[in-house]
Amino acid sequence: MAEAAVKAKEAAPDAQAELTDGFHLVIDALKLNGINTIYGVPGIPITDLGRMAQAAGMRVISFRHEQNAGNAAAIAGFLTKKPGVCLTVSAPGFLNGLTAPANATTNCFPMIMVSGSSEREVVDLQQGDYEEMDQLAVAKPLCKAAFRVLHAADIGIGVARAIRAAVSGRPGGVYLDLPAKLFAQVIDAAAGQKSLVKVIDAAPAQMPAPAAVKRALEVLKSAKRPLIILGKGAAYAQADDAIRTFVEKTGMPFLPMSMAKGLLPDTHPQCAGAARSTVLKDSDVVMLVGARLNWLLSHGKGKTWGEPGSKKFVQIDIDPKEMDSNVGIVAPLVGDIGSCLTALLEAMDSKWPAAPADWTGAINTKREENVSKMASRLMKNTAPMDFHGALGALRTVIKERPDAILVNEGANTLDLARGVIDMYKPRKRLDVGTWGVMGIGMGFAIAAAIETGKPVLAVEGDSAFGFSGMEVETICRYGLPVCIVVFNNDGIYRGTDVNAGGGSDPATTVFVKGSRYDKVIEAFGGIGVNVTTPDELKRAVDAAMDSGKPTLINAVIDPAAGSESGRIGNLNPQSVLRKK
Ligand code: ADP
Ligand code: TPW
Ligand code: MG
Repeated sequence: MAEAAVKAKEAAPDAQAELTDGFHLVIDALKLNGINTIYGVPGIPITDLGRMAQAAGMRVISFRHEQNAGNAAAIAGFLTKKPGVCLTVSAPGFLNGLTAPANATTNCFPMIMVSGSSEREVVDLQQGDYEEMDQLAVAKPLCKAAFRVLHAADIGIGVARAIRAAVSGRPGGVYLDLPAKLFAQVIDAAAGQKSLVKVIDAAPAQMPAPAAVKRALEVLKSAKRPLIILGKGAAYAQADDAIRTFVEKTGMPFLPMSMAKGLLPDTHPQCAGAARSTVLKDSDVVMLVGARLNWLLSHGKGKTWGEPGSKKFVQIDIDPKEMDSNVGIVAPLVGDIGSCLTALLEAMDSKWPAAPADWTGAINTKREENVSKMASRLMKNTAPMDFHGALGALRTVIKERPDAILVNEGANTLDLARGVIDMYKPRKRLDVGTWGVMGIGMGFAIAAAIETGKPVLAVEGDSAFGFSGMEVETICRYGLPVCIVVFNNDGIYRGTDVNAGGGSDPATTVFVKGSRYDKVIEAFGGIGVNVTTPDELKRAVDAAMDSGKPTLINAVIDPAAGSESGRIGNLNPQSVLRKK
């Protein structure tokens, strides 16, 4: 394709060879900045942009819904530290996609959503253009930044600004508005080339101040019961060696947040994942590394965190405003994680005191206790399966295939998988993130396969899967090595609810009983398997991972096995009037 395009260009009449247009400048600007993949859905006015990008040698992945394309771009950003790009049509396509940059901003993932838009003159006078909407105004409050380009000569600057805004400082989702007219604008080719900007050092290293480093070390040194919490910012930073060295040199126990699992293996002797409540409650100094004290950490206070005032917090974050957001931070370290940890390591005495043995010993005892409590539940080989039995099988799959990427969403399916499936390598676990959003599954799975070339295992609640399920066609169309396991418990949380009004409509949380999600992928030539025991599940996943063929496994789970809202049922408001 690329060759054909080059030939077509060469064959063009001389007068035309000196011209370029908005379409080509957008493509050239992206390519110049090393962006070679676009995730999107075609239509007016960007159909030709997709075609021409493909002709120019870019990978253009066409989805069935913009939200999934946007989620793909977001996780591509997380995995690569380069902004993932999503391309949509105007108004409805733009709105369908917009959840993704909003979610990316919430999660600190860099992405750029590019949408075609209708003519400014008509939009601003609200005269009813085709798919009319003031998209820039809508995007602004929801994205990290939003820009519009009106002149072809500004495309280079527009793309450069979007890239910098997405990846510098705290990463986020950026919106780039490109009106239809812009694409057809013709300018002199040489001037066009000159107008492009190659972004130099898009996310500059941010060094912490030496005084801040000294302060942090003093607090850490004073700790009797230290704890390091690694968040997805630490996974994003790709400072894997510095993180491992720091953790091992200090000997401090560490707790990985969901998407930070695998930065050090969950089986590492210092991993306190299986003693979570103990370390949160009893620690005296907590060092946050790319993790926010938001709802996922009970805001750093309350029962989870033990006696009020019993902790001191040290925090590494690239965003200075994150400090003191929920509790006071006694030692803020503002900078990128690689620079901060390197500075700490350099300033540390060669003989750093070992973490107190009574503390690490207590954690080990707790951990072993919890691990052995769980062990028998993971080996249950019954039909129908409960969550633990099924997850026991998947835990072995990941242990045997630590390079595979695990995508995970649902409620029980998410919360229990997070605890059961050990991760061994960085950035291998991708999930619902800060918002706990359903619908990331297929978009994340597709981008993970495309960006890394590694096999993907997507472990999906049956409800969660439904949000992006049509993308199994996309997975089959591109022949991606994705194995989807749908934990089919007939509904949201459980499949056993009944209509409280006694009418013939089903309850709000239940789905068709005995449904067969495996048939969905068969419609597109993929492999569908129905399994009822953990042994069958393990065999089916192994076969899928060995073959690399798109596969969907319908895993029949006991409809009574789950609990309301998984592990976060306590967040449901309680009605005093609700009848049992
Ligand atoms: P988790 O949900 O895993 O606890 P969060 O998304 O709450 O993680 O926190 C991630 C934090 O990491 C954000 O506050 C963000 O500013 C920060 N962050 C992202 N990238 C970097 C980086 N390269 N260096 C330092 N901090 C970073
Ligand atoms: C965009 C609310 C949280 S979890 C969930 C919903 C609908 C589905 C849980 O059922 P599932 O898992 O996937 O079958 P399981 O194993 O417990 O049966 N809309 C959005 N995001 C969220 N979080 C919801 C709704 C929700
Ligand atoms: Mg379910």
